[in-house]
Amino acid sequence: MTSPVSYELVDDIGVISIDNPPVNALSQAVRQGIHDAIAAAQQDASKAVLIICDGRTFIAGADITEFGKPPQEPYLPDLCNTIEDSSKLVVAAIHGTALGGGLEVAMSSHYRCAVSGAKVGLPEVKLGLLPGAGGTQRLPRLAGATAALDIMTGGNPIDMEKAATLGIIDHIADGKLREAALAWCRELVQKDAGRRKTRELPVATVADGVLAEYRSTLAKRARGQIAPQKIVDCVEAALTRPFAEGLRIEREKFLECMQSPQSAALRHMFFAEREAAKVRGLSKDTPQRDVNKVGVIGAGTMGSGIAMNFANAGMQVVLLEVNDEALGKGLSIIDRNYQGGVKRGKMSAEHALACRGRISGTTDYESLSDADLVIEAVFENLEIKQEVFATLDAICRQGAILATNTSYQDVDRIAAATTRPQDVIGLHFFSPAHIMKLLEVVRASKTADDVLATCMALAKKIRKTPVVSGVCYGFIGNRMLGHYGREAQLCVIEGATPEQLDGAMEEWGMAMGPLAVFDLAGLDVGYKARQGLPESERGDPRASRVADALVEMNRLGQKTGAGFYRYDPETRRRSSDPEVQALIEREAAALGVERREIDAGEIVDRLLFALVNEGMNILDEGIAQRPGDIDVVYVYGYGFPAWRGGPMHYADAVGLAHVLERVREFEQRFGSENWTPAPLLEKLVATGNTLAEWAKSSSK
Ligand code: T1G
Repeated sequence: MTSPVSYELVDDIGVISIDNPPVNALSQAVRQGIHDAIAAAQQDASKAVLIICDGRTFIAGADITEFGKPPQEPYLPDLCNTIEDSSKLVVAAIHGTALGGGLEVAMSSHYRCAVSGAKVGLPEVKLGLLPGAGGTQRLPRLAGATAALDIMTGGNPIDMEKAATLGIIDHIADGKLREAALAWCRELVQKDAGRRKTRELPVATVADGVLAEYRSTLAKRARGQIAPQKIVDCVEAALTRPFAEGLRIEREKFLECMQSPQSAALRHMFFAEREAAKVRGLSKDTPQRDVNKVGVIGAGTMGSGIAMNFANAGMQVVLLEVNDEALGKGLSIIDRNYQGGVKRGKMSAEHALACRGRISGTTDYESLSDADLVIEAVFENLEIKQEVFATLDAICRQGAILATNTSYQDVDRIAAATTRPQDVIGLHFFSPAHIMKLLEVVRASKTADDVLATCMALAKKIRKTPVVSGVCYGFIGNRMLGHYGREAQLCVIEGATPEQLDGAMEEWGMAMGPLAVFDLAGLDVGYKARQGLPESERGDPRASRVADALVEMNRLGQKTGAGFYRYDPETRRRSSDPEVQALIEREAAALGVERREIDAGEIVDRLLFALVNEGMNILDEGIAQRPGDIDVVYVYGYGFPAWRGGPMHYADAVGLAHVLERVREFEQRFGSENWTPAPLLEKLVATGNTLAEWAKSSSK
């Protein structure tokens, strides 16, 4: 097999070229190739060595697919030291995104040049890791400890302007990178620049207390996560120990991270997100329909946010409402959202203006006649949605994609309101729609393959993370949420206070406790959804008693300043409300429930295993393609901590036998209505398989 690394002399410069698509990851073959090329350069007539990559980017990191397998030499930290110890001056030439081990290779080179649009970063922390090839020791020497801490604990790439200012990049190359880099190499040789070993650079000291301050900030910002704190330990070593000692400490802490369940979870999420974008049985060559003009029906919070997503991606958007007043409200929501984005530094004022300029308003359905895609985001009522789709059927051009943003309704029944069910699909956005990454793409029974392929590609274009769902009540996320919410509210009826309930889940790692989430979404949302269902389908009536009582008291949550909690009008900070506790106790008494102490362990297991059990049924029914898809839904749509890997990965991590044992215990204690063990869960435990193994076998 030919090596992905080639080496050639170009006049007096030895050029190491790496060609390992798609991102030039540092596989064993790449590491071996670089190693051998550096060795060759020590003996030949080269005056300097250039490391450069083919394809779309410089090395984007270690090869994550090798993690968890026995490590193979040459190990990356050793390779970086070999580069740095080269007797020939070594230059790294960067384009695209030099990330992780890629930037570490570049930092162990003596100089670095890059094209102006490139980016560099150390995103290991997003995989529950830390830079393990000298990055924690070399970056502080190039950029200073504070900047290094920001880059490594944040994990986000920085642009060339900042990288050059910090001293990470020495030269911005104009024109074609290869030619410019070769010329710059010759310049360095001619002026006898010398081999500047990063390890020999001093690390500027930091004021007392900076590291301690950083640690306490991370304890809040990255609550429960181990890699960020270990990064601070490594930077402390860079500041206080000799380089070799710092490398040893980095290695020790890198291995601790690599072996942690948190890193396994985050690596799972990395691949699960990419896997979710692939639809089983849908060929990569499925033709896609052109989408340039998008219509959005309904200028409420959701419709306005949805409109922004497409405008931000460069498409023309027509936002339709029933009258000028409602339309005006929607457009002002959009204006406020853009102003907020600019204020928070998410986008420039110019960019916001350009995007806003792509959105026009109308009250006339005829304006949608030439739209390529129309997304309905009207009131969550099946009949109203069916009327809208019948109108679209009469007005929209042939081939237009007709999508519904419904959270629950039957997309097949909406499609049946048209003469073109093959053009109908669900695009379920999550509030706030212009911010939340998750997009549930609901494939109805007659949805055409090219409509599905077009929407999956559009999701990426509007920077959403798509997950395909089949048609069922609540699709993947909200169907599982119903069970999670039921257990949350039953725990409150049975004895937990709202603070104990939410506190237990937030301590476990949820971004927000369930009751705080319900207050944020609005208690009336669930209330109306339940009213829209026949009695028999509303689930355990005890579970919604408190929430329904709060709605009837017009305590809808944050939007009315009070729900399960009271909210400060300025800061929106939540506080307990004795009135709610009294209401809970009244409802419990009315139900004849004798309240009791409920410990955090029971709360966590009841809520999470309710999610897992229903997730198993969703997989068994083929509503979700794979367990990882469900994990993506919960991490990107419901604030599930990525470092726990999503509910299904978490079930494998704690062990399916344990999950089943607890589900059976809950069935005994609380009844089969809410706790019938999912057949798939029982089957996997009986056969001793994990969900991951089941997913692999069922994807064949
Ligand atoms: N290893 C293996 N495969 C990778 C990969 C990697 N590092 N990065 C991407 N891929 C695959 C990905 O799975 C997908 O495969 C394809 O490339 C395109 O990726 C020692 C230990 C570079 C910004 O964390 O952030 O170095 O689905 O869809 O949107 O200190 O990929 O096509 O089969 O994401 O254009 C550190 C991770 C590793 C960078 C490009 N590096 N990658 O984004 O394409 S740890 C990272 C990314 C490390 C050292 C430590 C992005 C990207 P498939 P994609 P993209």
